[in-house]
Amino acid sequence: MSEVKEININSPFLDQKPGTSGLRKSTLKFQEEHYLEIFIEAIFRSFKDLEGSTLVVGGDGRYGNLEAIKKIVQICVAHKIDKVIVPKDGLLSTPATSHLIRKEKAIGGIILSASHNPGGIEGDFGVKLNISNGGPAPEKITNEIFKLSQFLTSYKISQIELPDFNQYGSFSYGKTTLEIIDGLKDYSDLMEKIFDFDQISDFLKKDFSMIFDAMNAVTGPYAKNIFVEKMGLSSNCVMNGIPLEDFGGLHPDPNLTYASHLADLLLNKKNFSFGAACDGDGDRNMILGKGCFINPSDSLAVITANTNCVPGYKEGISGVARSMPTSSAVDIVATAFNIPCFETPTGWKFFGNLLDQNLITLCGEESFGTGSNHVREKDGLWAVLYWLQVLAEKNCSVSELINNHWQQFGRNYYSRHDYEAIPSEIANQIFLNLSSKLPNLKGNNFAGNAVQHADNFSYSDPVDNSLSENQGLRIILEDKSRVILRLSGTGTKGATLRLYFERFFNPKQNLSLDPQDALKPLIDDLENLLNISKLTKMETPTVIT
Ligand code: VG1
Ligand code: CO
Repeated sequence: MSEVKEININSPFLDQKPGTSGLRKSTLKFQEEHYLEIFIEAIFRSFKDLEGSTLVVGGDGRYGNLEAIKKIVQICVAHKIDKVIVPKDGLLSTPATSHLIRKEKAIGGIILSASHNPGGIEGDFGVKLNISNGGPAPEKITNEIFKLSQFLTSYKISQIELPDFNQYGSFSYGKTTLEIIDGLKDYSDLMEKIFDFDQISDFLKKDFSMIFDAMNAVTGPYAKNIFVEKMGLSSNCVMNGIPLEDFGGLHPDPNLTYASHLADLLLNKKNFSFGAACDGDGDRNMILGKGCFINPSDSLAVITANTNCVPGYKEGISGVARSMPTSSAVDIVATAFNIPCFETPTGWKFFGNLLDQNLITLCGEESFGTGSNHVREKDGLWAVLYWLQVLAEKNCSVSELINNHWQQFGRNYYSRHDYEAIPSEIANQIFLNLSSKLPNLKGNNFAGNAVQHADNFSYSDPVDNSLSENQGLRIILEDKSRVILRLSGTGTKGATLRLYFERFFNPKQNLSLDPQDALKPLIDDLENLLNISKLTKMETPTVIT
């Protein structure tokens, strides 16, 4: 019944290099014969003790999800994995996967998702690998997998008949047990341990209307489970709550451009007191208040400043970390609270060691990602619950909370400009152009300030001493303003150029400017230096955050 076949292919796939978070390609690419199977084989060969171990496999429900899960289970059987845990309907958010890996002491997990990239036959597909601590595989492992894939011309598979994944159950195939489980329960139980659901639901039922947008992706069922079933709110509080293969045509990236329908409800129509959205696989979050958008860097700072409001963190926190392009708003809070603050490269995998060693409790990225040591991934719904808990405890509005924060700590005006899917040659040209200018920038005038430091960021992990180079070009000015330039490692079409701008205003300065105005001198001078609009032939960025 579980006869193992060795399938040979003519030549290896040479393009299976994982990016910032997993391997992402067009759906069509992943539909090519043997493409997914070979990458899974490369992953399995990178594990030392696969036989006899437990693996978690799930995805965000995008086109091809269940079909890919079936193939992976067949490959697991061929590799004599002891237990494969798959959620019902194959739906498991990234943070829920991280939790399940930890709870089941699994060797790791495979998440079928291209996260915030669009789905469907014309969209993207992806494979994320998480290791036994529940976090994304570090560079050492992803580099090893890429190396293996360069020569891989065969994989093992057991072409067994599998059940539909629409019912719970346990099934045996040779040495392997397949368990189909409830993908929601463990996660919402964990949230219930961290947060006081009664306090949040009382607050939301009083006079504080909320709308959560799941963007037709994986968080719909989780949000309904938590807000409707557990807290007893009306089901209207979750919009776009049914996971669809193509996300209903939405681009499930929770920002002001791709979630403009939600932004409109909060910022223009002012219909709700609180609004939030998550991305395709549920690890990102966007927080909105009535007439007010919370920049993710500020969100991390507010979360850090208010641990005393949240039951799960009342004992205090050991430290915080942020990715390099994330604004320094959290650093100011960390200094005030006398806790360490680490600066890592972009990508959640760099937080893993710090969390495992309890050097940090909270961490976040400017790209709508915040999280804590409860799992080893950023966690969208966790952030939403965190904000609601703080608001409930303080009994205030989102804008009151953020304004009070700025009054106390000052405001780090911040913005990211993305030029998406531009020709790779142009992106590389802009990048190399700035790289070559960096050594001569020090001391020069930039945006009315002197350049204090200009470099290509590199990071030495304080736990395992691994070195990660070429993590983004930075210009740091004497007043601590920063301009950063990076190329995205998650896009699939051409290249995406990301520019990040930050400028600090103390509480005595004007704290209510439009960030684009406050940052204009930096934005203009970078344009003068690099001619980005001329080279990209774009007058404005694709996305401004
Ligand atoms: C982007 C973000 C980064 C995030 C990564 C994965 O990477 O900038 O902060 O960790 O996406 O997020 P890049 O290389 O495109 O800038 V997710 O939600 O797509 O797993
Ligand atoms: Co994501």
